[in-house]
Amino acid sequence: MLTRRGWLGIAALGSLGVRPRFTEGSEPAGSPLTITGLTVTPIALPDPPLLNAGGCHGPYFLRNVVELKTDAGIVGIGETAGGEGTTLALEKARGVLVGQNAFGYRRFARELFAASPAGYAGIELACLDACGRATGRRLCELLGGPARDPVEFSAYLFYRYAADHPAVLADERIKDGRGRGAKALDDWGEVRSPETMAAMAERFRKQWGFRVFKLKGGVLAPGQELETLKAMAAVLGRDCPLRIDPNGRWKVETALRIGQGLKGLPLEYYEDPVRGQEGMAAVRQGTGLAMSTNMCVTRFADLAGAFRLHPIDVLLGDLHYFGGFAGNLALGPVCDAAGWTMSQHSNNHAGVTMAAMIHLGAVVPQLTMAGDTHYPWLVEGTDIIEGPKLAIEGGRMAVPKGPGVGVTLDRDRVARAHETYVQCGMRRRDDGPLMRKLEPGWTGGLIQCSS
Ligand code: GKR
Ligand code: MG
Repeated sequence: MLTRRGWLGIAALGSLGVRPRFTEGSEPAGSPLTITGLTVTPIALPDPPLLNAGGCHGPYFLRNVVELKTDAGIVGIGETAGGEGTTLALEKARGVLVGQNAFGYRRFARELFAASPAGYAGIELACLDACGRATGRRLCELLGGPARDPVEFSAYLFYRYAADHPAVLADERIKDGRGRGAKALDDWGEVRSPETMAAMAERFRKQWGFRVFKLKGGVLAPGQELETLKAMAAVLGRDCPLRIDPNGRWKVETALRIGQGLKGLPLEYYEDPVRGQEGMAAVRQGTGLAMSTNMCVTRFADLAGAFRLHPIDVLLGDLHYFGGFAGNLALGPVCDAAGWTMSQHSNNHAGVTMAAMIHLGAVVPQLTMAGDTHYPWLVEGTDIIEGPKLAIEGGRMAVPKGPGVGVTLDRDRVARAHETYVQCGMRRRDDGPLMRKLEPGWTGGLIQCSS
């Protein structure tokens, strides 16, 4: 029978005319996938002025690109959360990684996860990518999938300002040629009313075929956000499930009141209207609505409280939070046991993460609900992968066909995005400063019930 090592030898080295050096039963010293180096590239990509409970996005979002070199000449790629903290954790990981076998990533998983969950996620992804490239298998196949292909995603709708709003363009951190009109990052315009949001939802459906729609709340008055969902339902019809996520910006009494209004709508779930497991449990009990979170259960350590308090029905998985693919696969049976289903959380990301999120949706059997993705907001021409952006058709994305994660880095675009990172001076996410310029007096506190 062909062993993994034998297979690796044939697949990765046969064509290179190199003889693999394996000794049966021993550690594969000098094996074809020994990690020989790690490159970490912090990048900044243009981000339109999307609004949330924490303020306004922009002018850039940060990511870290990981490249893991191996002695077979194969380079595994990964993308993970941005920010200086993660960059530093990744740099520190180099000492742990060099000399290890990429196939044996569980060996250093605990140590790297403890140092930085997002750092670990980037390394694990790069290891799996290298393993896939070495064996000619897609990442999801290495992990027993695909359980489904294509994978469904939801339309992730944000209230927002126009990309060429004067206060947005006046931001001194901007280091690219964006401007007014045709030079604006995008043409969605200002969306800060129920009618304009319903129109944007319809445009998302026309352009990408989405079936499920998530409204990022915690921005306007709660009553206006309820009116927005009603306007969306009127335009989209009852076959399009809706979600609303105020990111814990409401009080329990507000969430209970709005929850009553949500009952007549095709609501799929009520995501984090309030902070904390106790508050979420009170809203769940008081409304009888299905609740979801990416805020009150974000680590395995949060599970004990959740089992006791019953705050949710749906848990949003995330490669960056729960320990990469391995952690999210482990989360699946936990959700089964708790009676929860899984969806997927998203923050701003580029194409390597998009591909990884598709693979995750394809391998976790419990991840039956359409995942979130910020990918439609990624400005055309800025993705860091070669070729066009990955396609969304009928609200679904096909698992990339190539080995490993299935996408390749466009090195010119990565270099440009790194240059932007150096010049813009942004080193961590902070949505407050731009919001205070757009809405002087904005504090970001809890929103009071307006009626
Ligand atoms: O991108 O503004 C945003 C979102 O609010 C994001 O930061 C959240 O983490 O998407 C997220 C969520 O579902 O809470
Ligand atoms: Mg959320």
